[in-house]
Amino acid sequence: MNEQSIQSKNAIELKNYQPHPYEISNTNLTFTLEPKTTHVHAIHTVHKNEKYEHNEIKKPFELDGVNIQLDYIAINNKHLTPDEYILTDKKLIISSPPQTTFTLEIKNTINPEENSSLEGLYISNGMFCTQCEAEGFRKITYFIDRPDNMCIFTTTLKASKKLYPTLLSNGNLIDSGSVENEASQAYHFATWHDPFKKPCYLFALIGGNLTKKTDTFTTMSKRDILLEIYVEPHDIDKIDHAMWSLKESMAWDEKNYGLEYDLDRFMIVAVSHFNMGAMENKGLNIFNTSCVLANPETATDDRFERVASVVAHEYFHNYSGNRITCRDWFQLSLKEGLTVFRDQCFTNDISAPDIKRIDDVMFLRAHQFAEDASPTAHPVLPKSYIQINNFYTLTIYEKGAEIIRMMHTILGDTLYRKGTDLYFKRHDGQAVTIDDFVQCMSEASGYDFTSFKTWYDQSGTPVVQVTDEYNSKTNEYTLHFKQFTPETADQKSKKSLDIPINIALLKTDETVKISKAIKTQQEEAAAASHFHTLNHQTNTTEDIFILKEKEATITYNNITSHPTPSLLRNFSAPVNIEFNYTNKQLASFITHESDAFNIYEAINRLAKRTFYELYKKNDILKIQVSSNSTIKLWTETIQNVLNNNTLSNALKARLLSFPSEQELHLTTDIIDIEKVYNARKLIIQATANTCLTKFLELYKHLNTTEQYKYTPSEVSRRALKNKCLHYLMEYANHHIDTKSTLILSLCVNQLQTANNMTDELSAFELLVHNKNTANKSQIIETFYERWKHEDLVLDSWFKVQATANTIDSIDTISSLLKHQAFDFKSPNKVRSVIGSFTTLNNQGFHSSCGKGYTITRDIIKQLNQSNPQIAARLVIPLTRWRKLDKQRQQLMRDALQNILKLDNLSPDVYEQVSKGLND
Ligand code: B3K
Ligand code: ZN
Repeated sequence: MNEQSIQSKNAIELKNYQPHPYEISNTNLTFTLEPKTTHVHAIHTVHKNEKYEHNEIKKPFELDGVNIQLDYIAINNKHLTPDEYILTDKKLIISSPPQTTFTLEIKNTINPEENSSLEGLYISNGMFCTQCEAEGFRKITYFIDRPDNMCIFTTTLKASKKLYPTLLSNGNLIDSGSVENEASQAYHFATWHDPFKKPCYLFALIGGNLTKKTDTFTTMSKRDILLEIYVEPHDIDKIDHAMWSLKESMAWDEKNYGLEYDLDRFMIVAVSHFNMGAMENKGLNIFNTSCVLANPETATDDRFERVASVVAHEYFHNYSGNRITCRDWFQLSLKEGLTVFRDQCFTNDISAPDIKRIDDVMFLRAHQFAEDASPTAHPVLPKSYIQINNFYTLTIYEKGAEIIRMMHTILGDTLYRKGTDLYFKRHDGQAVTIDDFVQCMSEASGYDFTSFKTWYDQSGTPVVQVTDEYNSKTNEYTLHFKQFTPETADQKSKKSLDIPINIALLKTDETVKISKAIKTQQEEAAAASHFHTLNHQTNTTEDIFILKEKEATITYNNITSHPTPSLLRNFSAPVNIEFNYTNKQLASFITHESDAFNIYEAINRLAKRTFYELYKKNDILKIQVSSNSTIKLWTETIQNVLNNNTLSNALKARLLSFPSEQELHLTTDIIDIEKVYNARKLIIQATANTCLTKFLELYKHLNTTEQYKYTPSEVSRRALKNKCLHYLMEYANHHIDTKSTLILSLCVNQLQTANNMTDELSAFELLVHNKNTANKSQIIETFYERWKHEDLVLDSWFKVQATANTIDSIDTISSLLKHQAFDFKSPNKVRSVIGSFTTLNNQGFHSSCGKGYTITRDIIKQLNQSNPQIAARLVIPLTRWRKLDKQRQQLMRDALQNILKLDNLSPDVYEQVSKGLND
């Protein structure tokens, strides 16, 4: 069997979707929680499913179930004998179920302590917790484990009162007390009822010894909602920010979407062993500690922002995901794309102006564009999968959000809101498709999204090539557009897409800054044949040109001098836009454009151009930096940025962020790992040398010592300050003189005196990554001793070391894996060491000896059985071999081949490895 056919084996396909013949509409669950033997007693009400078309035909009743011991089964109180059902390792099949509504009673036993997959019911630090999305409920009891089975759950938990005083499940608490007649220990119970129908992937329970903080939120209809955040006792000082974020999110969703919380209580529980960030279980969100806990001493500003955005994301799912869910897992982006867009807008509103969009695009381009160009490329609405957990991807989430954002851009605020209002009303309580969502947007707005929907079915990052012409006699200015999407690993032929392009014409020959695009000219241009103008009911769409065909032209009249086109403002579509700007034009964006994203973009283009000029040279290390005109232009630009008093601190910090190695890898046809690293370093070092005085001055100016506050202006101040320190330390990395001594001591001083983790970790990282740091091992040890009781700070401690680009990276990784604080069972630890090594330490991971690949391979093999979800994630960097040199290609493929030979290879790992090996 060739790889292609192995890969398609066992694949689940969208085209085969069928409703289940039966429906469980009501379920009563009782859990007796014991680490090794938890008993589950389930009583389900089952009907024939009205949506199933062939209901006249008698079908066996198939339930999903994995790693479960069945103890008892009865239908309508009649015990079934083994000849009345079939048990496989994945299914329980009842051959002849009654044809009218019936009660199915099941008793089964599971072993949470042995469940290392962190899916289903498992134990984290002695606490019972669950993770059911996507298909974890089948590890708890037999059920119709698919999102279109929506059901009312009532859950009773029984457990030792002493060991597990906190017992939580979805919905509202309806009863609790002591359990009578329970044999050996003092047991208590709690009964929870969730009045909203939901799929079982939203089921959750918690049994543990937890501390909580409570608050209330008064909704727009004046209902008081009880808010509770539960953590392990030592973390109680780190939840104020999450509580603040929750209340902000609740108010934001009312204001921006008219959506009010529905239950009487909303709970968040933090657990330390968790495969991803958080989970939106109805009324009982379960979070990775890394996405809840934050206080100034232990969390950086980035962490504070992440907590706010994940709290918002999971809260927003209450409507976009829970009240309205997905019909099947192919529709995953229905809830994830929409919810990411919602959380991005929320975070934008609580951050410094205009910055969130820049950060989101940086992330999208470095990661989602890379995914689209890789063997795991897939559309936002995939057509097939082997293991759905592999599809919680950047494409489903981030590109999915970009699609929603484009709809918002096309429609403007008012019509977009009409569309979402219709969606939340029409489909409340249903499991629906992406088509249903788009239909609501079309119907409510009157805009026809039929051709736009290609965005959901087509993978790959489109390219838009733009050229211009100016006729000074007729005062006509013309823009020509051409679009194409390069073929991807999963799809050869591509169609044209509807691409909204936000355009402004900058009068760069004048000293005015344009704040609004040129409305008058565009309105005239609307008459031109290829210009797709919009229904002007809204006042936000006049700048948008929607490119639909392969090629199109717009002509502007009455343009008195050759303008500079500012294209794709605010990154209005997830595409690569090409225009041959002069260096002077790019530099002029700072003074002439008001769209922060396009200012960033112009500088980013200049950065990439500078990089590429060096990268294409044969011997980068021999370049005469001081006389190189390309580098000179770049350092002058940075000097202008630093001297510009109108740019905000937040924007300056972004303009000073030279594109990452990942982003640069996407811009070259062949990736030469060392050359990319060296060319980038050279430019950063030249910038540090040239602007040293300014960096020092600015650093000192911004290095004030007030008490920590998480406010947009303070976050921006710290970001710019630490960016300056980064450049200063770059100087100290390749000079040994009085200035470098001063810089190193400033950095050590910041490490020792910082009153917050943002400054402390920044200094720590710069010192660990600097080759001239004195007493480096002492610094590492001191940091460890200071923070060894704080699990999340230790994750950062591991990450800083794992990302140090040094020749002994592999030895560092080996010793980190053996460190007493490292724990293979903790996904956070695995991500901190191996995840960051494979994605951020290119020198180490791609080390030419191949050891970076073998160490990764061995970790994947080790996790394959115990936690396949995490193992499969770690495969991804090994699949990105196509643009590397032949030797590395071979070494990476060897590593993948070797994994493929493993006995008991999990479907999760298998799917990623086999895609990675496809030519
Ligand atoms: N819906 C969850 C992710 C579940 C991942 C399952 N492998 C978190 C989120 O997107 O909000
Ligand atoms: Zn989500």
